[in-house]
Amino acid sequence: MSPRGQLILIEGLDRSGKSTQSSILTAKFSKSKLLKFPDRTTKIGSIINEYLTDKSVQLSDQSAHLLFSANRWELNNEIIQLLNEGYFIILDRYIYSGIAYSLAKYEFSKRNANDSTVTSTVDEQIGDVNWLIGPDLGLPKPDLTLFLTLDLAELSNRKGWGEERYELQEFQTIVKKSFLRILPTDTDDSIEIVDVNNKNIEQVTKLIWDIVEKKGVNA
Ligand code: DGP
Ligand code: NA
Ligand code: NA
Repeated sequence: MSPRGQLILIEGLDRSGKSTQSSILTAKFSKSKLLKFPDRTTKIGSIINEYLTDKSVQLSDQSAHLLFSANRWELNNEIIQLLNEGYFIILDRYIYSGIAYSLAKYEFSKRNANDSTVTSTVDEQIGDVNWLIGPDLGLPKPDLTLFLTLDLAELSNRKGWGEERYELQEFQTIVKKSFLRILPTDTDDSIEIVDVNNKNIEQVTKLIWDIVEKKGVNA
């Protein structure tokens, strides 16, 4: 029987380069698989895709949150099986995106609620980290998590910005704060923050690989 594989998660802000880096990292291992969340190819993923690309689609924040989590559960058995077969699985987003984006929506709607020209409701569950974590409890924990972060000024200059729901600079600023709030970087050695400011693709690839080697994840 092959030894258990490893689960490596790349998290990051929209357009932080995490998809590029996830692909590059996947190619470094001979027995590996890249899984991207949300996985828009599944049943639940197709609803999520509609929600993200069509701003007229109405979903409560709670139901959107639960759909993103359900989408991770759709792939749970596949992940466990691949790990048991000795695969390195690279995840492009996972549970921390789930919490950080919902939490950011709460902060964002709270701001708008103070602005009397905008009507929006504030759903308390979406601001409650314990509620947000709940549906993801039991999913496999990554052996290593890398969070790619950068200054928001640089982010908004990047290509393809602003096409989907959530891609507003003000919102992304709150998303970044939410990630930094929920990632247990001080107490959990398996979580690392990678600052990609003013770095090109090759430089970021090297930063990531150095961490992977240091953690012994590539053993
Ligand atoms: P991506 O395909 O990686 O660009 O992600 C699409 C958008 O959905 C992006 O703005 C981040 C957001 N997102 C990803 N995962 C989750 C999640 O689990 N929950 C919520 N609320 N948003 C998510
Ligand atoms: Na995006
Ligand atoms: Na850490």
